Amino acid sequence: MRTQVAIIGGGPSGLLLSQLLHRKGIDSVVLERQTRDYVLSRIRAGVLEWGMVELLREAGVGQRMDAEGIIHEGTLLAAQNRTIRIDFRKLTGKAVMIYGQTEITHDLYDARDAMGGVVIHEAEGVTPHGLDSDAPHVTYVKDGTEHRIDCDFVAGCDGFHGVSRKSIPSSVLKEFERVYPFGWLGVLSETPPADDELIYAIHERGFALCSMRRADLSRHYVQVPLTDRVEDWSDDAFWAELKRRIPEHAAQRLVTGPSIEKSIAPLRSFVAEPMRWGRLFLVGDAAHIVPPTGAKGLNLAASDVHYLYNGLLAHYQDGTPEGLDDYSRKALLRVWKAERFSWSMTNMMHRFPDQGDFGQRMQESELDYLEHSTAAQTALAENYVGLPY
Ligand code: FAS
Ligand code: PHB
Repeated sequence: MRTQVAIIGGGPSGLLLSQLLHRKGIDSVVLERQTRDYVLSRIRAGVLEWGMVELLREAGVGQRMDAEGIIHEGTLLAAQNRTIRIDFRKLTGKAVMIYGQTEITHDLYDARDAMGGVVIHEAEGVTPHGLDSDAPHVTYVKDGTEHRIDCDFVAGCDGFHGVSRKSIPSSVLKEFERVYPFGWLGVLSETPPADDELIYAIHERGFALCSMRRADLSRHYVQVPLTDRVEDWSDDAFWAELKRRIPEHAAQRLVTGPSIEKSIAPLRSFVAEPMRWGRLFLVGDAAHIVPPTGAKGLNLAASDVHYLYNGLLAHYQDGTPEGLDDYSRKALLRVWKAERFSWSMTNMMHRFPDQGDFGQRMQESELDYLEHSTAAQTALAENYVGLPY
């Protein structure tokens, strides 16, 4: 088989890139190691920057998002029973969209099907070859048979644990990492949201987040030690802990219910440089990870896709290499700003085991400054709604 762009990974990055390319007549094949149901069973992000909203519309997959998504013009930060509202609309003129990553993946799969896009599931042993040549190819095994796809370029959209990043020689690749000494225990429940907007709360017992997917579907998180296991947490224990950490008014109105998904995610900041090697381009979680405190993970995948898509478009339509040659530099500039924002939000809103009294005063004064400074609130707001692509 031959294609123009071989895409490794059928998550949001791979599917969105494939969809955008196909609409411009550029051929791709997506190789996904899991089943479609498995990919669709993952509960992940929930907040979309406006840039991602516009990119999904450009890809022709924004209809359900526009019909069912919820536009949020602000968010709430809570500490010591005081609540600070960050007014995105007033401070930046922009908003964010609440629409789950699971729904986006559904919409992208539906669009791929409708256009006859090629997505090969349960592709095992996907291996890129000849990345430093002019004729790369990818091999994989499906139902016990090995297959080969010759291509012009390979997009590594295969997430943090994928094969793409590992295909870059260690002499070329530089990795930056910060692992946080806690995780997020997340619960999805068919209950109404705690408030009209998201609540990010810091309490002496730790961080909590009240988020949502729909008016009847909520997503909540509490910070937990890395030693905790999800089976250590009953639903009742989760709800009791969440109520301790969020403001009283929210705790009183909180409707609890059975968890329909419960999991613990570790938190890390990670960046791999460069995001290109020869004919391979790393996209999304394959190249970078952020702690979800800034709601940037999925949104960074979207801006990577935007840069790579436009670089490939210029290559195939105008024969110009600049977009591809500049991909890594351009993407990393935005990645590092999002890494900084996510790291700073995580430092401000979590209890660190070793932070000490001085560290606690730093957190308290940062929140106090935020509460009384329009400049500080504007800085947070413009990073949260998304810096320009
Ligand atoms: P993904 O990991 O989504 O997709 C990669 C795909 O590649 C997967 O389907 C995988 O099966 C496939 N793959 C891997 N190796 C392969 C191989 N060798 N061959 C073929 N296929 C392979 N972001 C937020 O903004 N907010 C959040 O609240 C949030 N919560 C998260 C919670 C968890 C538990 C995790 C893990 C991530 C969370 N994220 C969140 C980040 C998340 O949304 C990612 O940013 C997003 O999924 C990135 O999309 P992709 O780059 O497509 O990577
Ligand atoms: C979510 O709804 O899952 C969510 C929202 C905002 C975040 C992290 C997760 O910062």
